Amino acid sequence: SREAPEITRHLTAADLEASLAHDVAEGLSRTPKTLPPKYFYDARGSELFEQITTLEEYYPTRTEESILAAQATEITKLADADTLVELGSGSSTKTRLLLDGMRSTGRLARYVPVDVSESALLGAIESLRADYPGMAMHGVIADFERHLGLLPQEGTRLVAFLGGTIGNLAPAQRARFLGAVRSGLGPADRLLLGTGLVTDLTRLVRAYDDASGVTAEFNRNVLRVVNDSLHADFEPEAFDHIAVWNAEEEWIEMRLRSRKAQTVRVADLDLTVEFAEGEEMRTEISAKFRREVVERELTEAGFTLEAWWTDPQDDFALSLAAP
Ligand code: AVJ
Repeated sequence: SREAPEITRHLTAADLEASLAHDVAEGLSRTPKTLPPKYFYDARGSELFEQITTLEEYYPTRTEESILAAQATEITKLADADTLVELGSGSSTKTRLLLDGMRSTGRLARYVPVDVSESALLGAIESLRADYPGMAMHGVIADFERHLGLLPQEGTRLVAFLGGTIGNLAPAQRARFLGAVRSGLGPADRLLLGTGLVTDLTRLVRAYDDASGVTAEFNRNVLRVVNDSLHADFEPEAFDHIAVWNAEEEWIEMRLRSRKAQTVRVADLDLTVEFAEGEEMRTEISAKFRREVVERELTEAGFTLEAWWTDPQDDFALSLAAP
């Protein structure tokens, strides 16, 4: 027998549209122009991201997975949780490594995926149901920048924020995010955080500018998202994909560079935007970290860094933090 999964909704499609409209209006009115990275992930964007994770050049996903595979038992033993809360529905491989570790401690009770996308949540829940029969699942539709105070409180929780997605937030946003996670946790709960590390710069840039152009398509897709949701007339092919290392900030920037002077109309915002030939618009930052920086940011948010794991090349790190 299959019950309908328990789903809590803190966010509707209309809320998402409204925040996109607000963020796009703000970003396109700035100099230089920006678009926020959190709207990359419509159906096509999510598919392109999945494709990115299989590229030879894009090492973070498989590296984080290898750390998880090697350390899941240790991580779950230290955390000693019965509930896995995953911010971003994640790849089922990473989720399963953690759930299997928890199951081996004999305490696995509950999986709580948190995502803005209901279809991503239902997909995650459906793919796990058969393999974790005794485990309760409670999906939460929420924006992890806004609704952390509303997460389900049941159980002793391991809150996982993987993939290096924290690097897509600017430092002030990260501080706000970590502070909000911290204040939602009880003393026995733990945070598991995945961060890309500052590493060989050539390899780092190539991870965001692959030879087959998948990342370029992913980047341009954000223009399609804006076109679809705000009735804009961006011509994606009139922009080149750029990935640069910002040495001062220690982050990768993805940009779209206008191939020509052009005018873009965003009907729903009643906004007309001019691009000069060669003008660059930032679409994503992906910060890379050093251990000291992760530790400092966690400490400033009120966490204690309990454990730190990396791969042999120091490309990626997992941190376990106690509130
Ligand atoms: C979603 C954080 C895993 O920043 O590396 C991949 C998104 N952007 N290629 C990252 C992304 C360009 C990615 N994460």
